[in-house]
Amino acid sequence: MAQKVRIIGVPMDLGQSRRGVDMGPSALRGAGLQASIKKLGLQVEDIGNLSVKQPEEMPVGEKRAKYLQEIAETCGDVAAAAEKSLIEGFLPLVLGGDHSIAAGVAAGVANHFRKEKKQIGYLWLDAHGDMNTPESSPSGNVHGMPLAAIMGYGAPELVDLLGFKPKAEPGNIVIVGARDLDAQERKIVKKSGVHVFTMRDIDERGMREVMADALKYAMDDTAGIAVSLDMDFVDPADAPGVGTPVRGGVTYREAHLAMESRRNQSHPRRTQPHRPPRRRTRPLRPRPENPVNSFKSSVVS
Ligand SMILES: [Mn+2]
Repeated sequence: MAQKVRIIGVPMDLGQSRRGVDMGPSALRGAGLQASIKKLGLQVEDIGNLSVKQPEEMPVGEKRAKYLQEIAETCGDVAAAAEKSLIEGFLPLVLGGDHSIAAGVAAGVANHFRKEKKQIGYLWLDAHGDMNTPESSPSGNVHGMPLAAIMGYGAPELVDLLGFKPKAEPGNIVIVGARDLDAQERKIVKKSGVHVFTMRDIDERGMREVMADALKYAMDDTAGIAVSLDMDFVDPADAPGVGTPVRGGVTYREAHLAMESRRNQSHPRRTQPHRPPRRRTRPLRPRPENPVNSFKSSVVS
């Protein structure tokens, strides 16, 4: 993993109807984010917040995907900032804001590795699937759509960010902590082939085992993974300040364990450009680890 972290704030709340998540970047900074990262022995720099439009300044637009144009524009800026960070050797740590920004993170990170003909996995820690499309969404709030966009479903403004799709293959995408999917969304999730670990899986098997499986899927034949942690992954008893709280979430400690599992798992080395999986005729030899090829990108929303 990169030893240098770049903090990028994205104070956007256009993706949902409840106001306030735009205060996320300040709240996280105010809680001592920089000092905590330094304590891990990593270098850190903060480039401040990206400029985001305010809902008062413009019409809602299409009811099925509110503020879509402005959100897609911001996601383009997020993608550029995330990709630039990776090029310059930094781990981009993007602070939201509502979860629609993850479409931008995915675009930037995937584009960086795409230039080396490599793919990425995506770890989605969330109470929700965020796999609605404008057609399936009951609310028209875009924060419920980014993961669908990453896989190539939904509004072209998000799906086609940086001119390619999908940003990751469903087999390398894992949702952990799900407990609140919409009826239509459930069908999309099933059809897509993403891996889902619900709260029941975590209750029954424990976070350690669930994360071991989740990382296996996300890292299978990928150059690295992006991690998206929606704060509503955590139970509202521990994290009440979120836009869409859902009871029955993970504890404060389980959330830490999930992220610690990621940090302790180094990525297997890839020396060849990505090819479709083949049937193996010989037993696999263990591959040496190369920390340079192992990265993590995070978004907190
Ligand atoms: Mn969520």
